[in-house]
Amino acid sequence: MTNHFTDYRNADVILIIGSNTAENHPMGMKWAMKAKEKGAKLIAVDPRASKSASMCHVHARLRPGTDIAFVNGMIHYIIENDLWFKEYVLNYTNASFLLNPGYKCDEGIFSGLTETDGKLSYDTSTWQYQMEGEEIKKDPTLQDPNCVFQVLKRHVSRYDIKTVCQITGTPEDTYRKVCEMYAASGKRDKAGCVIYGMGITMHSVGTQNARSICILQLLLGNMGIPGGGVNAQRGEQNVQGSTDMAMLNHYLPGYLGMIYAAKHKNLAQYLEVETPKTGYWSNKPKFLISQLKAWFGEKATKENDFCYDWLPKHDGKNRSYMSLFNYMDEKKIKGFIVAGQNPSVGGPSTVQANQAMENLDWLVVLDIFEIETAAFWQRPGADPSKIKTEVFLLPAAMSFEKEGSLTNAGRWVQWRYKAVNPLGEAKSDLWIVHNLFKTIRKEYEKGGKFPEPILNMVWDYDKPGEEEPDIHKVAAEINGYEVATQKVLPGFAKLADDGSTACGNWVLSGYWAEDPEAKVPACQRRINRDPSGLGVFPQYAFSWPANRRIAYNRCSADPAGNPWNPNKPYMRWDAAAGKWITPDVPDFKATEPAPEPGADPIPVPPEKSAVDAFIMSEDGHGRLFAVKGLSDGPLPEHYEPFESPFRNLISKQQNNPMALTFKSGIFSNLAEIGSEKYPCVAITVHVVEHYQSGATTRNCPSLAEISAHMFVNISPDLAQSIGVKNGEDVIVESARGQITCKAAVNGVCIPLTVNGKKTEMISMPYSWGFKGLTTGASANDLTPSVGDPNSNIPEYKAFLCNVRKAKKS
Ligand SMILES: Nc1nc2c(c(=O)[nH]1)N[C@H]1C(S)=C(S)[C@@H](COP(=O)(O)OP(=O)(O)OC[C@H]3O[C@@H](n4cnc5c(=O)[nH]c(N)nc54)[C@H](O)[C@@H]3O)O[C@H]1N2
Ligand SMILES: Nc1nc2c(c(=O)[nH]1)N[C@H]1C(S)=C(S)[C@@H](COP(=O)(O)OP(=O)(O)OC[C@H]3O[C@@H](n4cnc5c(=O)[nH]c(N)nc54)[C@H](O)[C@@H]3O)O[C@H]1N2
Ligand SMILES: [Mo]
Repeated sequence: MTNHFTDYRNADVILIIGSNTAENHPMGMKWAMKAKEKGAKLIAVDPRASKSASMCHVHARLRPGTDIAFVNGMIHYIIENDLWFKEYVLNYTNASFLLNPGYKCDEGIFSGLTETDGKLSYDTSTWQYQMEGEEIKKDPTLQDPNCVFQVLKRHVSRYDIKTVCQITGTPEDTYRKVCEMYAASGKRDKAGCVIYGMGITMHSVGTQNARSICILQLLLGNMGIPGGGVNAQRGEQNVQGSTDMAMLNHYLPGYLGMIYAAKHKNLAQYLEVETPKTGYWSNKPKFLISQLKAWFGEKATKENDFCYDWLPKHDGKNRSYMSLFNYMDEKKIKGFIVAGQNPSVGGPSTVQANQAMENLDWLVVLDIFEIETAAFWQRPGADPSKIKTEVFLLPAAMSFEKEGSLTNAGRWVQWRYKAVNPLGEAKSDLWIVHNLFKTIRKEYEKGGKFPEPILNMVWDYDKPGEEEPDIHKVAAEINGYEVATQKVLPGFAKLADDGSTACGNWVLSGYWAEDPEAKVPACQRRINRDPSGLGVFPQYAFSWPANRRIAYNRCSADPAGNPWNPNKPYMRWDAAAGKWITPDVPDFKATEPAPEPGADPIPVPPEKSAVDAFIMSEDGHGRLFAVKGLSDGPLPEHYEPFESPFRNLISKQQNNPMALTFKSGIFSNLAEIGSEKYPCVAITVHVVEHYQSGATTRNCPSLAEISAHMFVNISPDLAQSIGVKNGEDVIVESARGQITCKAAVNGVCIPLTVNGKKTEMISMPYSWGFKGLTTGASANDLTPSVGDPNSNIPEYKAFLCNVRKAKKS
């Protein structure tokens, strides 16, 4: 999230798209409802009549997987009707930047598509700006046909209301209402907030879905202001924290790009290739070198590249979730450690994934319960005598049974304390990893291949007299410290690239520094004070980076430093006093250190920061057109989901050409376009009564009782046509599997008329499996193994099924 939950109350209009905030992020919905109480308009864009949709003024249904058409159409409407925020767009976005005249988008394919060894990729040279020496060429009149604004205008011109509604199935009058209502936020004193979730991300175009939202928000001047923002509902309590700590194969902690063997031979080369010359990321060497110091301590010196050679290097192959299972199927992976995840239920194509796991020599599961994954060898239909995988189940302590930090979707890092002792032999994950590492190190002391990194890694978390390792020591290392004194650093501004500082994760730097008033580390403080009345609460928890609550906040004021909305001033240049007045940590250079030591910093006047208000971006501007960072195009373009009843109406290109797919093998099964066998468009969702794969909630007696049966939402029309009543069993089948569940016949899903054709939608939770107090079929037996090329997230939310009545047994 660029903003944060309590900030929702500052919005004048909220667009909830692909998120069921009321069920899945109820504390977020609370603040959206505060905005509603104050007169804000709420819009839901969702195929289903979700609980969130029922709380909104307008609910636009759409066919799953058509959000780019939906949002590009809104962008088109805003440009056509001249509703964009001109002063903001001109100053803070790249609208006026001139692009290479060779750029084009033709029939859904962008310029530069190349094929090498059967693999597609984009050569992005035509997606770049025109340069004059070091300067980007611009046309502030926005008339040049190659300027970003004109290119965007042409790109979205195909997305007129009629075409959009033919694709999405949204009734035209509802669509028009959404456009009007949301575009009203493009005024100086109005704020529009987008809340999005898994309905946006879980598609073969998930990242471009999110991009279209960014463009919408930039055009309306909704970034960096209170009540604005692009706000991903990040999901389970610490998914943001795990992403920050790099639970992803292509990052080191703190979003430092992974080290690839082929292009980063040594530290100098990594830093040369990966460090932009301008923007905040130009500090990258400080972040990486401090990270190496945190990991290898005094062994890491300038002379030995701070032990860069000891880090594992990525081989450039796809190492994300779906590919791992494909490698298991190909017998290329022998051992698998699963910590706090239930892939046998939660991942896509579980029939095939469970089958692939049978090829493992060993499997280690760290969990609270004996989950389906740990018991995959005894799942219904499997023959345990034929499965040779050795399974180890290590009982883990739950969050209430141990201490540690959690980071919420609004980037607030908060400390949690242990409430009760773990049951039985259960241990904290830190204890398990700590002891695993120490045991492995002992083995390496006897010899082994390349022992140096293991033998020399800083690992001093033992706490004398206690069984549990010292988690405060871990926290201090993540925060960063001065090497000479071991003193905890106040924040990442103090990080150096000469080995004098160590820091495990630069974005979190400062979270462990003491709050002088609360006398506890920043992430532990709970000072409930909001001096500005805008929900900032600067001394409540720690918001990364640098305790900044709203990102890009320079954009809340005009170039001269006057707040766009005088009623909700965020950043304000007080010309008389010659300084910035602000309730938040500025996301720009607001002061400069004084030349004489000890003197107060000197305020920097607004004009200086106005030229690079988006400080994290190399060119300092919000990108309507993404010159880099995306593998599938600089602008969002509608492609159909990989399983779809329809041909693409926008171009000849049916699907995202860059998507992650498996061309052969057990993960390659897909229904054909317009399949008569599988006519219904299916989505899977999260529900309030269960938690994700259901491992925890199906083991909780009260929740298992409240929601005891796997179900599918079908429309009354569909129920009638297949002769099924509410509560009766149906079989839902896809190209990958079939499951039996109870029919929930109601108005949650109703058929949409898509390009003149009545199209049934169905929706299922994915929270059941064969273990626990209530058991039931897993929706993921049906889902495809196709993914977004940037995030590699599976297309869980648009696939084809057929539904028929189950025979009574
Ligand atoms: N009680 C409870 N709370 C939870 C969870 C839980 O399992 N149970 N899980 C947590 C986690 S990890 C996460 S990630 C979040 C998930 O929370 P959400 O992001 O809200 O996820 P979903 O319920 O999967 O989907 C959200 C909405 O997207 C809609 N949708 C589906 N396809 C499309 C589409 O193509 N376009 C649009 N516009 N909408 C679409 C669905 O109908 C649904 O209403 O919740 C978190 N909170
Ligand atoms: N079809 C479909 N599939 C989906 C989704 C969807 O919308 N549709 N949503 C996806 C999303 S957003 C998510 S986040 C995933 C979630 O998928 P999973 O992460 O596989 O699901 P969970 O049930 O949350 O599994 C977490 C496991 O961790 C255990 N656990 C809890 N606390 C601890 C702890 O402190 N330590 C340890 N070691 N274990 C612990 C729990 O008992 C549980 O078994 O599912 C994804 N799968
Ligand atoms: Mo999630």
